[in-house]
Amino acid sequence: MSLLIYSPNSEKYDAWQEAFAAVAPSLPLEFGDHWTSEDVKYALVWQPPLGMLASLPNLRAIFSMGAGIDHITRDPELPQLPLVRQRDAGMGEQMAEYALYAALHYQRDFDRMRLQQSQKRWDASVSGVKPKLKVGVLGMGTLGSKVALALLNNGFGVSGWSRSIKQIEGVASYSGESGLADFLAGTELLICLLPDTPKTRGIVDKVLLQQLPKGAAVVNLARGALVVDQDLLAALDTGQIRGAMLDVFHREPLPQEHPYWQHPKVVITPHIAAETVFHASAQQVAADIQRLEQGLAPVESVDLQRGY
Ligand code: NDP
Ligand code: OXD
Repeated sequence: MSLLIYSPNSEKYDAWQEAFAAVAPSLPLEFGDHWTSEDVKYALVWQPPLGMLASLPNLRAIFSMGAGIDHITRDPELPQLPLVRQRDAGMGEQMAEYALYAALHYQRDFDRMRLQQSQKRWDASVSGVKPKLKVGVLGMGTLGSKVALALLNNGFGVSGWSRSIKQIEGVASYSGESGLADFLAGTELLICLLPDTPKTRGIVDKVLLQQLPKGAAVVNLARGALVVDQDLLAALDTGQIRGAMLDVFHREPLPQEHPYWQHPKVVITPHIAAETVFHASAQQVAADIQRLEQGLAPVESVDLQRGY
């Protein structure tokens, strides 16, 4: 029995080896392209090649190296096995840091300062003490709820939108399609933390952007597929949207010719909002493998019908 670890970023294999050696020293590991091996019973993967998982005859469960699973479910030959994703695994704190950075960026008008700097313009009049921005977190799951709490603890007004209503003190909760319009009407900074599913793909389109107050900002930390790029670009150009901070894109790396690169109101980061912390992840995966070996289900599996 072995755990196959596969990622296109093979330079991270040493760190995975160290993490599993610390938490499950007797768990045999295989790395990279050993997918013909009959021994492989579990696979921990990031962007596995199409058909790779189906070619493992004794595979019993699939673990995503990330919180998202879209990089696995895109495979039309995906075997019907328990699929387990990372639950936080050190990412909540990083997401909260990114979101706080973004909130402060717009709160303190640093977007306007960037524009002024590009024009060599000294104008302190845009600054000044203002009421704290009202932040809306689209997707209040493991990561979204951590982001919401971090922003709340830093004095921002926070609301969240999810499929089910959340009970978080101080955070207004909205759910479902009926709750979306009210949620958007009160959101000056929209932070996207929804998974990529058939229901969420393209959700940030011109209709949604138009429902935000004029001059709201958009931060996408989840998946590029949530956003209709042309609609966001058009809303930036009309001023409906004041600025966007984007960590994820339809195609990554973002193609050289993409208008986001040069857009004065767009800040880009290269899909680094939150990285899986090796040790925390290895602990979760090893514990689930132990459960599976005892004939139990993993602590939590992805609901493939729901898509997340
Ligand atoms: P979770 O599954 O824990 O949370 C998803 C949230 O989205 C839940 O609140 C869920 O509602 C809500 N949701 C899903 N579908 C809908 C819908 N149709 N309508 C309304 N709400 C919906 O995911 P995580 O918080 O762990 O991660 C979120 C995403 O962040 C990942 O899928 C991944 O794509 C992205 N990510 C990006 C990273 C980066 O570096 N940029 C790093 C890590 C993750 P409910 O609570 O009611 O189920
Ligand atoms: C993830 C990611 O899904 O890093 O964890 O994007």
